[in-house]
Amino acid sequence: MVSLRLSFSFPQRPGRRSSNFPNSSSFPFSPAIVATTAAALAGATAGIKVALAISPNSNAIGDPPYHNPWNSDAPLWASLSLAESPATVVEPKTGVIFPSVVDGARRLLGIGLRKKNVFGLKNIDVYAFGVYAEVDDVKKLRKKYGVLSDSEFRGSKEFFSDVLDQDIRMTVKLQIVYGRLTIGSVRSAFEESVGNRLKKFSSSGNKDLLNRFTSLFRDEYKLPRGSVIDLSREQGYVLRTRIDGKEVGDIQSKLLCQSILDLYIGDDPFDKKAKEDFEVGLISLLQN
Ligand code: DAO
Ligand code: DAO
Repeated sequence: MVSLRLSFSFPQRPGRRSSNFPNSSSFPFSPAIVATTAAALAGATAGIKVALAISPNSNAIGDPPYHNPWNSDAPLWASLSLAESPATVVEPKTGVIFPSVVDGARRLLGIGLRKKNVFGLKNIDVYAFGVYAEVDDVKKLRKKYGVLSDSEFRGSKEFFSDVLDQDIRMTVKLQIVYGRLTIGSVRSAFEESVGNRLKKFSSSGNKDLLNRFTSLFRDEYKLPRGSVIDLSREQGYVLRTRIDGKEVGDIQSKLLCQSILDLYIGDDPFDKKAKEDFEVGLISLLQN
């Protein structure tokens, strides 16, 4: 089947760290025009899939979300079939754009938001994230599970714990939306979140591991809105961290990889919908 891709790029404004953020000053089309044009195209090309990357016509994070007309009510997976995936997917609340494939053949399976409650008073949106898995590695699980039905997969705790702790290459892409992050607040937040997960999966050696991870993040790093952090599990259980595409360090630890991934796709994830989409996507990958 032919796949026609329309994608628009958003030239960066000076000082902006990421081109994945909506930027109407350089975006020549209003969403309505894009949607209308796209709808006309879709209508005119029965049998041809139109994969469309749309950004909200907005500069401000937190403006009313613009829903992609192709997949607003469908699970993320519905817009990410193996043969025809859109080039990018928009996180609806923040308008942040995620590529649908990264690091070779890692496919976007779920997107969500990391919120943080401040002093029990309000929730702030800290970053949007996308969870990606390497298609070939996921398919290796077929050897163990064969072809199960959706409900058999969904009922299998073992299957999801395998995804967390097997040598499957994955990437979690974080895009910062909160504009006032300090390195101190980041450190204490991840000492808590990652620290709890290390304790959950192991009774000893956590402190050293957490210190090794924390020491990668030196005080001179700044994380303004638009910064992108990639946390990836590379072959051999290597946790690789990149900030705005630059490598900051590798740590070889199965436990650390598992603990980080657990924040996004474990029992008590930051965003339940992201985890659900991830699971549906994963099962589809195995069944196709
Ligand atoms: O005091 O302004 C504030 C709130 C700070 C919230 C910090 C949350 C940090 C979450 C971890 C981010 C990792 C990149
Ligand atoms: O959201 O609590 C969380 C977990 C975030 C884990 C990763 C944090 C990486 C932080 C990089 C900081 C660089 C200065």
